[in-house]
Amino acid sequence: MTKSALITGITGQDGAYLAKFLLGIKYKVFGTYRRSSTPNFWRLQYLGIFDEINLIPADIIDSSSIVEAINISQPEEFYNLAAQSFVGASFEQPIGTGEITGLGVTRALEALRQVDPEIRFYQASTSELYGNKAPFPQNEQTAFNPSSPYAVAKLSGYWNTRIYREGYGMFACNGILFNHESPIRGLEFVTRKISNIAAKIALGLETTLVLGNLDAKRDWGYSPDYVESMWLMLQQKEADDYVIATNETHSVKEYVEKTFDFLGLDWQEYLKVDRRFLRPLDVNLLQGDYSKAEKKLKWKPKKRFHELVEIMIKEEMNRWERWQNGERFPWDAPNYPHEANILTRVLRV
Ligand code: NAP
Ligand code: G4F
Repeated sequence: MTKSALITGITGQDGAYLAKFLLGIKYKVFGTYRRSSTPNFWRLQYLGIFDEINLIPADIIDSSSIVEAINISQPEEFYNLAAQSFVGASFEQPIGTGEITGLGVTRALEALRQVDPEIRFYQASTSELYGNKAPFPQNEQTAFNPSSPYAVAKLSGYWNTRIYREGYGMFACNGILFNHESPIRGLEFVTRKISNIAAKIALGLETTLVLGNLDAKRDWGYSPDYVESMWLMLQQKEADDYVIATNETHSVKEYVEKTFDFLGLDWQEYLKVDRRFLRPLDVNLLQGDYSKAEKKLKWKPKKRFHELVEIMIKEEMNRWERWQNGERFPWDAPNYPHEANILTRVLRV
């Protein structure tokens, strides 16, 4: 029998890849989108699945719209990916981030509890929960020490997911996913920012890459690998929480070096550091131990760091070369404001 899934955040990176994966295994896919002045479906178009998705207008800050989305779709599985997901922006909009990324989870869980508590629930938890100065590699037992308003909001979502599981017997799982990237990652995230600007530098469209903290280390994986783990979690006998990662860690500087190496360029000639990209507090080192997921879900990452860097830069070169030849696509880069023109906070000397 055909299964149905409802995905909040289907217009984002993971939502689009998850939708593609579920369509590939013959699910009927419903996805919520927010009303905005300009439609934001470029990722679904880019992956060639836009026409196969059943779209429902809903906002995670509006409970009634979530209830309606559940009633319309009547899914077996509910994937809650909606979030203000940019850590940097959570320092600029801590209250909005709490509403969407934190309370949004409570709204989703409460809507499910009231409408149909049998629907299986996936919560997009994060390695940001571990925060700064955590022992590593981090696993499901490592203590949390959130270091941003984003992480605090996600921690509330993590605990409510457990509370609804333990208190109401709902099938609710936290996927504690470490950073995962792809060519459809948002441009503000460091990997895509590096690959996008590096490609433009290689083609003479840009001269400088301006970054913040180069020493931060992340465990970077590939988004299409990671969305499969979300589905696997909801196919188990018991609901549980799982770390999803590669167990490799690399600094932002290494990411830059690898990207420029691929292009045959010396990164030191193009890189500048600007404190406008430093966060009030940053997470210094993330490295995830995914052995529980490997044992119980039979999941492991397929793409490693060097392959990820290559996928990202190759696709960005391909896009900008085609753009130089006059082709236009539904991808976001040409429409994004130059970061130098974005004012975020007062920087005192
Ligand atoms: P993303 O590209 O930023 O996508 C976020 C999605 O949430 C977008 O579809 C966005 O819609 C939607 N959204 C934002 N505010 C909303 C609201 N008020 N109501 C309904 N939808 C709303 O993020 P991602 O990288 O795909 O990540 C997916 C989820 O996993 C997020 O919850 C993120 O925090 C979490 N996560 C990500 C990573 C990672 O490395 N990527 C790691 C751990 C956890 P618009 O398109 O309208 O903005
Ligand atoms: O790419 P980032 O913005 O990702 P961050 O903060 O690790 O968060 C991402 O991963 C989390 C999982 O751990 C998710 F929960 C979250 O939703 C998001 O997907 O920054 C990575 C590192 C940071 O240490 C940042 O300070 O790169 C450093 N960095 C240095 N220069 C920069 C820049 N980050 C950005 N975005 N832009 C810079 O210019």
